[in-house]
Amino acid sequence: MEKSTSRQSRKKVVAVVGGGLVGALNACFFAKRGFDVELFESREDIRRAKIVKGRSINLALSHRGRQALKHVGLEEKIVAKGIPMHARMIHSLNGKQSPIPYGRKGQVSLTNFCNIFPLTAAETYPNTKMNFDHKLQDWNAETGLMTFARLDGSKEQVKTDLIVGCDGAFSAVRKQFLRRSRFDYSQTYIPHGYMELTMLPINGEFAMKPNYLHIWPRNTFMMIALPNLDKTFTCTLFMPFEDFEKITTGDEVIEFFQKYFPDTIPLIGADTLQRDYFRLPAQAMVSVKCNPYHIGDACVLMGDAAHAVVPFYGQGMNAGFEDCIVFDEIMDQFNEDFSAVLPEYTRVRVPDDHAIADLAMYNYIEMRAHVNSKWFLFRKYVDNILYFFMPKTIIPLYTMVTFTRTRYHEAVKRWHWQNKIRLLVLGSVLNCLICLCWRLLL
Ligand code: EGU
Repeated sequence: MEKSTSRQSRKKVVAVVGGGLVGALNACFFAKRGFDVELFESREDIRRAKIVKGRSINLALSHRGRQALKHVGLEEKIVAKGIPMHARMIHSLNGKQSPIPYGRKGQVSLTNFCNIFPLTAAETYPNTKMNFDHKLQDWNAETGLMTFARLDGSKEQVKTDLIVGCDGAFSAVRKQFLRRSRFDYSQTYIPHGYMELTMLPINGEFAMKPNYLHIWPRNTFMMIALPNLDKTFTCTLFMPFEDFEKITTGDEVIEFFQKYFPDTIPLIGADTLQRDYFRLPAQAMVSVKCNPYHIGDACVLMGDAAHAVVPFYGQGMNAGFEDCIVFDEIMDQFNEDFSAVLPEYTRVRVPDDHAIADLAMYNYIEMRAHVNSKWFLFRKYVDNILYFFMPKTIIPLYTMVTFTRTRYHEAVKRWHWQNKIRLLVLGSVLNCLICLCWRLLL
């Protein structure tokens, strides 16, 4: 890691608010540039925490996220803690399993690595200071003065040259944006909730094939399972809240799984299933969009604080990590002049983040509307076949999103264009067939 030699030249001080995935990675990016970085996190240091609140969150790291990690020398370390997923495994109601390869490089990988690595990496820079147990209470957009509350009730006031808000979907930094004129903001909760269930190893081995994203598409319900390094799977059940609420007893849990996910009961175990189901209530999912992402030259939002997305494209963390690269590239372009960098960041990034938020929501609506296992298999086969024969012309949307750094909004544009081409191709094939039949008849 590079040493900073900039203290003498009085490099600017950057406050990163939020010590989650994006906050910690951003601290690395700014530290690498030689800024004095102060990271503020409201919770205690999760690496020292005895009880880690929250859940084992399932994460899929793909190309965009990996590129960002590579920038600060973290890619290898983190990928080593993950499990490559080369394909999806579709589980039909009758227990049949059908793999569908991801095609390209097959490199989607990684689940469940918390933010331990980016945090530890940020700490190894001599020019970063970590401040845990610092909850942002308020800040002033005119003066840039921030007030933090500590667990012991004390207050601390801090002023820096730049505030980077990476404090999640319910961002405290964003509150000051909301009070300003000409700030667009929307948030949408979807009717589905999610619940995580653990599938333990069987005889010391993975209960299912490990290198897959396991999917049980059941129209309005869906379950997915991602492998963890400790040979467990984290299964995530997505279902409308009202259906979660209908299940109130252990017997009803088993009945429900018997009906929709019968192959998983022996794998999870009926007892574990009944216990895990009632351990935590179903969690909500929210989609957040806003514009602009900055205030003057003083503050910028990144990650979930700027664009929380629903998890149905597996891109939340990847989009947040890509924010860091995009900002870094613009810092190069504009010589670290915040008054030019911040507006440019908003200009460049808003259309892309809005595009991935829309895509994730679109996939949620599509999957919930009519995706059973047959439909899912059919759609992905068509995508892969067209891609096989015309790899330069028709690239599946998920390939552009997951395996390239094509700007999200350009991927969407190209997808619309491809859909037109596909219709044209299909149309002319049909047309030819009709003409042929006509001639043969006459
Ligand atoms: C959802 C929740 C399959 C982790 C989207 C695919 C996801 C992940 C898909 C979660 C699906 C859905 C894609 C990847 C990935 C597929 C993807 C979804 C990881 C369109 C709470 N999604 N996910 N799409 O194509 O591009 O395989 O943790 F079931 S990885 Cl919902 Cl590629």
